[in-house]
This record gives sequence, C-alpha cells and structure tokens, in this order.
Amino acid sequence: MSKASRVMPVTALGNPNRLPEKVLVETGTKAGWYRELDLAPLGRGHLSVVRGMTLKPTYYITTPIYYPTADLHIGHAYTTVAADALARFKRMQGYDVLFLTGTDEHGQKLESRAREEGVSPQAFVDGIVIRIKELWRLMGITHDDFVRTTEKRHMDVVQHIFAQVFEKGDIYKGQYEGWYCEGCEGYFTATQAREMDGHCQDHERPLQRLQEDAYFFRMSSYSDRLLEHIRENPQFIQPESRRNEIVAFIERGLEDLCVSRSSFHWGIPVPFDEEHVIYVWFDALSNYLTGAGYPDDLARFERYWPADVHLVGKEITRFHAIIWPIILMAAGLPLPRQIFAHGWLVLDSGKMSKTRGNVVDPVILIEKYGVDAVRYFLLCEVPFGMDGVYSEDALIARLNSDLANDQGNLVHRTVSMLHKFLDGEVLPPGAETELDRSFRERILATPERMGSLFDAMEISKAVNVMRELASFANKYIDEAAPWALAKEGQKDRLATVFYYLAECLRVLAIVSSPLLVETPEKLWSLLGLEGNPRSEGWSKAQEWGVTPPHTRVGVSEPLFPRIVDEEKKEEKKQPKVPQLTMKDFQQVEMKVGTVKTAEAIPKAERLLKLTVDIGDEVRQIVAGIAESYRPEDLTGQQVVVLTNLRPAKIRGVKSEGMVLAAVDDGIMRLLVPDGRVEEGSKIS
Ligand code: ME8
Repeated sequence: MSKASRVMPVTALGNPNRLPEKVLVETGTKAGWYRELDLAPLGRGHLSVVRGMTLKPTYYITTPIYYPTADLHIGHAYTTVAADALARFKRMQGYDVLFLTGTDEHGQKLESRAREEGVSPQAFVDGIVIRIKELWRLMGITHDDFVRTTEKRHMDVVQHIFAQVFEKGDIYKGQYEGWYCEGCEGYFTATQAREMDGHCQDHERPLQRLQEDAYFFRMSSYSDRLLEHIRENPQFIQPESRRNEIVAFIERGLEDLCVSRSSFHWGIPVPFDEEHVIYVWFDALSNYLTGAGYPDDLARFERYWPADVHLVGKEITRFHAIIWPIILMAAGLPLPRQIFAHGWLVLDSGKMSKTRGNVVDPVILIEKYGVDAVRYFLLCEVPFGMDGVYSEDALIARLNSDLANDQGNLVHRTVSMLHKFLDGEVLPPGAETELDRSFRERILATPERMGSLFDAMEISKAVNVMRELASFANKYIDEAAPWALAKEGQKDRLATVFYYLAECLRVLAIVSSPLLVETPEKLWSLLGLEGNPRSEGWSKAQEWGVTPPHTRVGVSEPLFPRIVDEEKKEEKKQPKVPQLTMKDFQQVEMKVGTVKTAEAIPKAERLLKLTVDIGDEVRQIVAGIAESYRPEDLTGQQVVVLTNLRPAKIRGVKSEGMVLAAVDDGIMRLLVPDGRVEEGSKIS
C-alpha cells in the first residue's frame, strides 16, 4: 500500500454510506498544502489519492477471521480463495484494494483446547497461526493485512469501541442466565434452546445452563433503525434468501446481548472492569475496523471504510448482519456496504467440521493436484451462495474436463500447430471473415461479462464464461481447420487464424489471473509476451490487436496434465477387500473410553445401550454384545470406540459411535487397552 496516499474527505465520518462530494488532497510534502477536488463526476465509489494526484477507487474486502483451534480445512480455503479472486480482480481493474483476513484467537473454546494440550492459550494459537499463514502462502492468497485478535493494535480498538458504546449508555451492567454452547461461544434464548432440544447440532454437544454478572449491549433499541437500513439498501445482505431470514429474525424483536464474560479469562478485558472479558464476537467483528486503521490512522480509515464486502459463510450471517451493524451504529460509524453469505461445502457424510473430524486438508490436495487445480475447483464447482458437495472424484472430473480437455488442449493445439505451420511465429492478421468476427467479438465480450459477474458475486458463473471461451476457441479451430489451410498453402488465412488464437490465449491469460496463480504467467511466457498478465490490467483484455506481430511462441508443455486416479485403478484390480491408503486410515478416529452405564434394549436381544466417556464428552452407543456381556459387568470397563462414525438410530435408539470387538465363533470379545489409560486417548 502506498505510503504516499492521502485522502482528507471534507465530509466527516458522521455521514454514513455517503461519499464525500469533494475531498481535500494533500498536494505537497508539507502538511496543510491541500487542493480541493471535485469528485462528483467520478460517480459512486470509494476514492483514494496516490502520489501524482491519480485518483483510484478503493475496494475493501474481508474474510471471516478463523478460529485457530486446529488446522484449517477446505471450507476455510473456499471463502479465502473466493475473496482472493475478487481482490485480484479489483486490483486488475485499477482499484486500490485492501484485502483482510486473520484469526479469532480468544474465547473459552481456545482456552479449553490449550489446557487440553497443556500449553498457554497464546502458545497454542501461535503454533496454529503459523500454519494458517503458510496455508495462505501455498494457496497464493494476496491479503494485504492479517489481523490476529491477540495483537495489541486490535485489543486497543476493541477496548476503545467498548468504552465508547458504554459511555453512550448502550452498554450497561446486569445479570445473565442462559443456555450456552461452548462450540458456538454463544448463548441461546430459552425458545431457541427448546427448539434445539437442549443440544447444539453443529457442535454435537448439550447446551449448558450458565449464570453470570455481565455487561449488556442495548441491541433492542436498534431494531427499527437496522430494519430501515436493510430495506433501504437491498444490497446490504446478500444473497436475498439470507436477507429475508435476517429481516424475519429482526422483526421478531431483538433482545439485548450479553457482551462480557467472567466465567473464563482468555479474552480482552473490559477496559473499566478487569473481572470481565469482552464477548468474543464483539471482539472478533471489530477486526474489520482494526484492519482499516481505526481509530489511530484516520487517513487509512477514511480511505477504506466502510468495507465494500464482508464475505462470510452462511452460519455466521446473523453475527455480521445484526450484531455488527448495531455495534457500528452505536459507535457512530458507517455500515459496510455488503455482507455476502456463501453456502457450505459439504461432504457426503454431512457438513465438514473440526469437531466431527471429517475435514479435507487443502495442503494434501495442493500437493496432489497443484494450487491452480484446487483454486479452480473451489471457484467453479459450486454456484456461489449455494451449498455444494465436495468430493475428490468431482474435483478430478472437473479438472480433467475443464482444465486438461478444454483449456489445456486449446493451448497445446494452438502452440503446436503454430510451430508446425508457421514456424512458431504469430504473423500479422489478414482480412477478417465472418467466423473470425464472431470469434473476436466473443473474446472481447468475455472480460466484461466476467467483470459484471464478479461484481455481482457470481464467481462460479464468471469462471464459466472463461470456460465457454475456451470451448468456443476449440470450435473455432475445428471450423477454421488450419491443417486444411496449410495443405492448401493458404498462408494469409493461417496467419489470421493463429493471430486470433494468440489474442484469445492472451485474453484468457489475463482473465484467468484472478482465479489462478501459476498458470496465467506460464501461458503468458509461452505466448512470448513481455511482462506478466497480472500487471496488464483488466482493460487490456478488452483491447484487440495487442499481441505484437512476429511474436515467437515457446514450446508447449501440458499446462494441466490429465489426472489419472491411481487409487481408483487399484480399487478396480482388487474387488474384494479394498486396501486403505494411509490417508484413508487417518480419517478413522478411535479413542479409548470408559463405560459409564449399560442397559438392555427391550425387544433387541443382542443389543446393549451404553454410555461411554470418551474424554471430552459422553457418547451413547448401541453395541451388539448382549449375548456375550451382561450390562452390570460393563460399568467401568474400558473399551475402544470408533468415534467418527456417522450417528445412526439402531432399533430407534441413537448411537454415536461403535465399540470395537473381536468375533470368534459368535462370541464377542471387547478390544481393550493393555492397562488403564486416560479416557479420550487416541488409537493410532
Ligand atoms: O466462525 N463450507 O470461525 P471459523 C464453506 N471465528 N465455508 C466454510 C466451511 C464449509 N464447510 N467451513 C468453514 C468463525 N467455512 C469465527 C468468525 S468473523 C468476525 C469470526 C468458512 O473458523 C466460512 O467462511 O469457524 C465460515 O463462515 C468460516 O469458515 C467459519 O470459520
């Protein structure tokens, strides 16, 4: 980010969501040398000014800040890659972009996780944050800043806002009693807890009844203002289905929110009452202000705030679309322009979650298929905003059809025929035929169509437009039939066809630059072009005739090799008991547990209903061991439990796991550790 940037809007912060019509621009190194600039002709948008008086619109995009309770999975990569693609696109369009991500490091869950590991919460999160940053490096993520909520700059911001809202009277002290889920780090109202049957499905644990002295945030008095804002700004919450949910929720009436905790200490202290720490969502949401320089770096803040879009997963829409805007209103700050909630990547076995342990590790996928393949799949496979099923088979199919077949093949055919027929030289084009004209129009329409789709957050549709251009180009080759032109000695026609193809590949290299991080540059140098596609700027993709005639192309190597699924091949060879790879085995989680209770199940002679303590929770498990064990002999017995088996109902009784036993001629023998071990010890 240029240090020379200076923007001094004439209008102050009190004018939310309105652009200043004029700005004072610092024109010299000496403070106080300002010139007034009229912004009206530039239309809506955020503006910044960099040295040399260039006006640039700004674009501020954020991802959620993730919990560093464990390594991140493909679901987190999904949001971050999408935000990265949008940030890259906006930079290429000439925007001054601030792309923010980070980690949400406070709260009871983190405190408990660190205790389990026997380290301090800070040491615990430090280790994971290093790996998160490494993951973003591997995935080519171009964030401009990374906020950790344990950083001083952030803690200062949170305390500042909390104190400000308190002084205004919108935070007050009271008594809180409610149903709390440690996983969500949130309380549920009595009605919600009843609807949930006292159990949090997301985190698969019972709600706890907690009571504490606490500070409350007067959200109830902001319902009308928030509803009005949502109605007046239809883009504020997107997609529309999410907006409708939020409106319905607010219309039922908002309750004041408990925004402090005293039952644990790993958090930011309430600035005027050190017994309490600030509620983790109040803390976390404020990161968006920290990243924008609030309140100390007002030049930065005025340049980027309000954020253009907070990209989030749908499960945290309420926090972003209700609590966050109300915090901002109470603090007298403008609201973000948009909260966009995308859907979930789910597995056949349900939602991916660290708690369930059924997560897909992006690092393994990148090692196997390369970063661009993984990014492409994430951006293209699921309509942005909807849920989509992830599977490695779908990934392979997508890569083979779109990247290896359509795009890879297009590049390979073009470049090898150029060598074969024109000695690798892109010659000046001759007269344009009808076929060429429609191809040229298609090429030049692509950046604009993709651009408006990106702006509408229709990322997968934008990717599709790029894919369609590649198929169109393949058809152009089939119809232009360069092999026939070569045979007939039509050199002029050949020159035109290959010039058009070279231009198409040049445009493809530019428009794929927000999505992919390695291939566009490889393609660029293969085309023999100077510089790199990223710095070309989006508008260069809308210009025709940029490839200098007589450019020489390089030698084509497959950009996207076809993926042959070796594991699949092996499976086919061995139809009986499939062999597991180490990766398969690592997906199986087994722990030692102790049987707490055991009882017979009426009308099910072989089954026993057990409750088993597996360390961090007690599971109910139905086991087919009634013919070999009496219930009363099992209490206190240690057993081995398969813990990540999908819960099921057996004879109408819920079973959350499986107890392992050997079967010898119909007699069951429980597998037990050779000596007493701590409940929850992992089997590996
Ligand atoms: O909620 N599919 O952090 P978190 C799609 N710290 N996106 C997914 C996903 C999936 N299966 N799983 C996770 C928190 N995500 C808070 C946020 S923000 C002020 C505080 C993505 O580590 C998605 O963006 O649980 C989701 O909202 C986020 O990760 C949740 O990350």
